[in-house]
Amino acid sequence: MTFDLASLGWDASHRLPDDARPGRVTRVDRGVCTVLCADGTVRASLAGAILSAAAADPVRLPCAGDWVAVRTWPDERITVEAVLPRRTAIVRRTSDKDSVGQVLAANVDAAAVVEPMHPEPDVGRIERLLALAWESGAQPLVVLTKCDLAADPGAVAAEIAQVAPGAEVLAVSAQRGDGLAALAPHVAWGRTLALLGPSGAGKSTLVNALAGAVVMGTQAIRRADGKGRHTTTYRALIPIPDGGAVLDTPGIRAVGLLDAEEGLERAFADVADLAATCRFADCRHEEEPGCAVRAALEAGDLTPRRYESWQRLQREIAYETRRKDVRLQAEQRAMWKRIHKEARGRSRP
Ligand SMILES: Nc1nc2c(ncn2[C@@H]2O[C@H](COP(=O)(O)OP(=O)(O)O)[C@@H](O)[C@H]2O)c(=O)[nH]1
Ligand SMILES: [Mg+2]
Ligand SMILES: [Zn+2]
Repeated sequence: MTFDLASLGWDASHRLPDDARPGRVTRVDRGVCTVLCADGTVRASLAGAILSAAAADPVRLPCAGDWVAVRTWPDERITVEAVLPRRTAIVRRTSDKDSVGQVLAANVDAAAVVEPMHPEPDVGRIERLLALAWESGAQPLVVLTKCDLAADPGAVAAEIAQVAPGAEVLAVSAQRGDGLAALAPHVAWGRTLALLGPSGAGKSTLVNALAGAVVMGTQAIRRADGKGRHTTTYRALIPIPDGGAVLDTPGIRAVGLLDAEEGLERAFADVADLAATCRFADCRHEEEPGCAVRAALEAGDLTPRRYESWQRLQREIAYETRRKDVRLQAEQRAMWKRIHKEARGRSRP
């Protein structure tokens, strides 16, 4: 079997180590990567250099969508030797204990925030995921699914467009095929579309509709609350027969932001623009005279809900940045301690 990596956006200007060939990671299970290479799919373990880099920073681990250098050894073992530089990366905060990043998807051209229209879209979640999407460097868009279940899909899409400045907002029904044509340009030859959204939003159903085949398991709906159960447990890159790929992610209901100041600015461009016109550069939008944010709130041009959402995300990012700084300082201190200790050991006769 041969595969044209250019259909997935392979950029031939990447430099590879000697004896290595390029491939794209389609999924990762417990440190074993499934990699699509020009001569077919292989399963590869991680080279020591990647493991030690990842020990210092987990963001260095390969993830779905990564372009990697693959090597086959004389004993037929196959390893991922290097993760090639990422053009874009969707990074979330992993756990509440440490402010450490985890890459959800790499090298995607467009990042779709997927949210169901029915029962009703969660606006706060869309805003949060849009900040994550903008921060990634990919083109963000919002895909509102299950539009067949909404009484007035156009009205819902118009309402969501208000909280998604700069992003395309699409209403789709994978079941009826509505709106899928508008998504086609994002999964064209050489392009990768990532789907970000909660479990049950209809991501896997959408992947199957775009692939024209059942490639991802979808969930049966629970009658009682209309919610789906969690089925997809791994992130996976799925090549589309006519070129391009879709990257499905498991339900990311709660996603923490990390180092996403810029993404937040873009996702809340309307509020950020207002804040930039306040009389004082350090305006807290409380009692200060000439506050453009308060004026917009009073005039009804900015909803209190969106303003509070912006403030909450700003506080979260500031808090995580402080925590990360504290952790890095502690690591640095530990490193110097080790170096001094080693130096003392060496200077002894
Ligand atoms: N009515 C309707 N149901 C859908 C649509 N797309 C997905 N579903 C249903 O929503 C549930 C969750 O879909 P799934 O693709 O597994 O969601 P995922 O968790 O985001 O991957 C399943 O029961 C699907 O049949 C749609 O366009 N219309
Ligand atoms: Mg799924
Ligand atoms: Zn102000």
